[in-house]
Amino acid sequence: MAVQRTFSILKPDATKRNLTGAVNAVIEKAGLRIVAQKRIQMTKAQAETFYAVHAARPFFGELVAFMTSGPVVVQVLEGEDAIARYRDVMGATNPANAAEGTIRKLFAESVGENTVHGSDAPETAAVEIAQFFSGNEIVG
Ligand code: YYY
Ligand code: MG
Repeated sequence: MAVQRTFSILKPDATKRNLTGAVNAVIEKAGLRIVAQKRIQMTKAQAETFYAVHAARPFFGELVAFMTSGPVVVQVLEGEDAIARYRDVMGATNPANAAEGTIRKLFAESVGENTVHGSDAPETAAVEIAQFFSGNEIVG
C-alpha cells in the first residue's frame, strides 16, 4: 500500500469537551501524521456541501446543526494506507458498535455526536481535503 492522505474532522463534541489533544494522541500513536490542521467554525453552507451525500437522510438536518454547533478541527492525515487505517482507528459510526481502543469507543457518546470524521475512499478524500485546505497549507 502506498502513502495516502485522508481528511479528518474533530467534531464539535470533541472541541466542547477539550479532547482535541487526546484524539490527536490516538491518531499519532496509530502512525498517522497530522500534515495540516486548523480550528474553524463551519458555516451551514459548508456543512451542507460537505455532507451533501446524506442530504436525503432523515438525520441530515440534525447533522448540519451539530456540525455548526461549535468549533471543529479540520485535518489532513498522512501515512501508509491512511484512509482505511484512519477508518479503523475511528471505529464504527455508532460508538455502541465500535471496537475497544478506537476513538469512537473511547470518546463518542452517540451516533450523532461521534467525535470524528474520516474520508471513506481516495476520491472523497481528495474532494474533502480541497474543500478546506489549499495546497500550501499542507506540509508533509
Ligand atoms: O462515515 P461515518 O461518519 O462513519 O458515517 P456516515 O454513514 O458517513 O454518516 C455521516 C454522519 O452522519 C455520522 O458520522 C453521524 C451521522 N449519522 C447519524 O446521525 N445517524 C445515523 N443513523 C447515521 C449517521
Ligand atoms: Mg462517511
